[in-house]
Amino acid sequence: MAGLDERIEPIYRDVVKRNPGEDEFHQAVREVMESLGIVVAKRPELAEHKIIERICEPERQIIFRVPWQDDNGDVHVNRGFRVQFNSALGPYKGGLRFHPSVYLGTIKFLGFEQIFKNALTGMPIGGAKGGSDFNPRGRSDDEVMRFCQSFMTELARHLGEYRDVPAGDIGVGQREIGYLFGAYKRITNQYESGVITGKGLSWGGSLVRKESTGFGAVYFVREMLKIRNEDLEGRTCVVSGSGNVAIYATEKLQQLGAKVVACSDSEGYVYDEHGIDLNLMKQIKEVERGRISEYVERRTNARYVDEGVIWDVPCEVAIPSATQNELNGNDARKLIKNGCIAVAEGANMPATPDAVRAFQEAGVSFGVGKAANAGGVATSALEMQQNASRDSWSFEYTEERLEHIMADIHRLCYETAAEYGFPGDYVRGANIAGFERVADAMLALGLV
Ligand code: NDP
Ligand code: 2IT
Repeated sequence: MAGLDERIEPIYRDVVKRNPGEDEFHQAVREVMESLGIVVAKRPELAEHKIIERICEPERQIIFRVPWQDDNGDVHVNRGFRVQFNSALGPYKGGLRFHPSVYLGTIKFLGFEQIFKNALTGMPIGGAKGGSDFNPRGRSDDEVMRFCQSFMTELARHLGEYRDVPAGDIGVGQREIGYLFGAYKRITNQYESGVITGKGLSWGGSLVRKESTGFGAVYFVREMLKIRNEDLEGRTCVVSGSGNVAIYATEKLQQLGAKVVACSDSEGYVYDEHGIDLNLMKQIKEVERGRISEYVERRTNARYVDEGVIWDVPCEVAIPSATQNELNGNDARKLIKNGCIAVAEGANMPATPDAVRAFQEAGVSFGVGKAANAGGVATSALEMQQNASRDSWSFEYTEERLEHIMADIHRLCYETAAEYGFPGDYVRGANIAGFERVADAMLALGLV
């Protein structure tokens, strides 16, 4: 098998065998394992204590029934998940995804990524992920509330400020976090603010949390460009998706003088040569919960490409911010041909392994998701700090903290890659640096 150290290959094979049919989980595990050969060669104690085998096995996996009634009184049954992957560095932490495609393999891949991402932030948080195959699209507020209440009825017993702290992800924004927190509060009869993050500002939320993943990804790009003696001013950019991450990546790119010419949703993309009108994008997606195709009804100069591939649009900087495996090898080669110099993964694992290889071989600066999109969970940890001290910080102070955290993550990945002999390889840098933090804590905590 190409790319895997001979000590690691049997571990990977075992993961595939023990977790059949979970392709995204295998993909995420393999990507990390491909970086670790050089680490296990240097540190025999990792093999002796079976650290890699232990990291690949979640500490706990919870799967539960979520029954709920729609507005017509019809009964639905969904499946809920929480995979509590690793708590060596702190309480389990990671988002909840509500999307019809969700199955155990989705949650395991996301939970696995979260372990290393959270480690890279330097904050005291372990790794977890959860969610459901519930589809919020087209559901009324009441239906979403009833679903969230049923979901939390089971999940609550597994959560706690010192145990497991969820947040949002695809299909889970502030509305859902509100219903989930409300249900938790009623079940436990406690106002335990630190049990969930992404809350509204008047009920324990943090300024900048909403913006943090997108802003953080752009800060990461800025750091990668600095290394090349370049900046964002005047750059043409493409940001896929039009959800939370995409909107605030677009906002920060515009603030830093770049021009975002295209965004998308799962049905197609919009191209606006004058630059995406952010207020209109927010109105359609955040307020009306509509489709991105509606953009061209109100901006007739823009073009909507139904079922189009957004990576056909030429750009210098690309920030894939929709979902996993949305950018394949052909897309990467097209971006490279069109002059793309930097890519940062706003989403989790949006670039396929073939695409990552193409970018790296072409000398494109490639910011892997566990580093580039870590600003979201890092700001969640800042929200937990504010909750613990019953304080709330200003926008400016919180954003400054986020900027420093992203610069630190960039430096850590860059320096780790150089130290291990792979200069400029942010994939290896992130995997090795994140892994070593978790591995060192696991060694210290003994066989638990
Ligand atoms: P949202 O639900 O706010 O937005 C998701 C966007 O991606 C929508 O435009 C959606 O289009 C599109 N999308 C979702 N699923 C698919 C799919 N299967 N195919 C094509 N497009 C799809 O989610 P977020 O913005 O929060 O999350 C986006 C990505 O960022 C995810 O990978 C998430 O894991 C990651 N992330 C999120 C963080 C956060 O803090 N929210 C933190 C770090 C990473 P449509 O409406 O048509 O479904
Ligand atoms: O993928 C992610 O990092 C998130 N969805 C955010 C997790 C969090 O706990 O804030």
